[in-house]
Amino acid sequence: MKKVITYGTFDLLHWGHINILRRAKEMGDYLIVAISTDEFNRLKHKQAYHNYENRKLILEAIRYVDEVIPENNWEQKVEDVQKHNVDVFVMGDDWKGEFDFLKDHCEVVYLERTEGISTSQIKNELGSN
Ligand code: C2G
Repeated sequence: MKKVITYGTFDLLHWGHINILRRAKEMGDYLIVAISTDEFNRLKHKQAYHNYENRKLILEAIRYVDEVIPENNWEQKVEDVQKHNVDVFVMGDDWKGEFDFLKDHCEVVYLERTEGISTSQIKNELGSN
């Protein structure tokens, strides 16, 4: 079984997120999504609208997602890849190059980010109404 992993906050889930989850799943048979905890989001200077539990609930309902685990820090990726026997690490290309250190442990793929949508854009546009 070819296992894929990806990481993110996935707040206010939108079609850009779905696009990367679908393509990540297409790269294997089993997709693990590591969702940033609320504490880690604070480290990322991100304030998610939905808390971790609800973001996890939403992600677990997506057909492409097989397992959701917490992302607690920047340092856990090598351990996650080893512990879960991951074959492919996938991120949007806004992160291109940032995780190349994982190439010693698995395939690293940066997929094209979906243009025209983002959680901050949604927040800004709703906030201005
Ligand atoms: N994404 C995308 N297209 C968009 C928006 C997001 O492809 N229009 C992708 C991002 O590139 C990322 C994933 O969706 O791969 C999740 O995006 P975020 O929730 O914004 O995650 P981020 O804050 O980038 O956290 O350790 C890695 C971090 O946790 C990544």
